[in-house]
Amino acid sequence: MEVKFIEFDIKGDERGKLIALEQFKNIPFEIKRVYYIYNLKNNIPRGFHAHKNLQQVAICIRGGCKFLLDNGKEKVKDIILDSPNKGLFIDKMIWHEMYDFSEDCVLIVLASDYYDESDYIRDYEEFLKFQKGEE
Ligand code: T46
Repeated sequence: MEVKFIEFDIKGDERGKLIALEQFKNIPFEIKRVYYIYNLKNNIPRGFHAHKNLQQVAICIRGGCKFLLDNGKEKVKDIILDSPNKGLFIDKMIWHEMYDFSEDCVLIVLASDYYDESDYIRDYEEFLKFQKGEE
């Protein structure tokens, strides 16, 4: 399974650094929602779901964490996200887990749609059935 990172241009000068995120430019979809996750515990993983239709880009704008991505056939573990100029593309129907958060981790996520709990598949067996087109 290909893990797709997006590298963002850094506009830097003597005052500091700036990164711009723009839909259909460096983000491959219309951005309808942005959320962020912080105040995390190193030993408490999150995620454990896939989305039926949602596409997302996750960026650790501070600190770092690891991701597991799973397309139902192949799992890629320990994907490190630890830089404000590196985005991880999470396509629809990819089971994902986040873990090993640094104490200062701030994970920002850009999403292609509004929040909709019915788009989540939170049961792994159900995810596998969906992938096989059985549901
Ligand atoms: C994802 C990973 C990367 C909302 O009310 N609105 C929102 O936009 C979101 C994202 C969540 N929520 C509620 C739903 C739950 O009651 O916030 C609570 C925590 O959400 P969840 O347990 O799904 O959080 P994570 O960190 O496991 O997953 C989140 C996103 O929900 C998910 O879409 O792909 O981050």
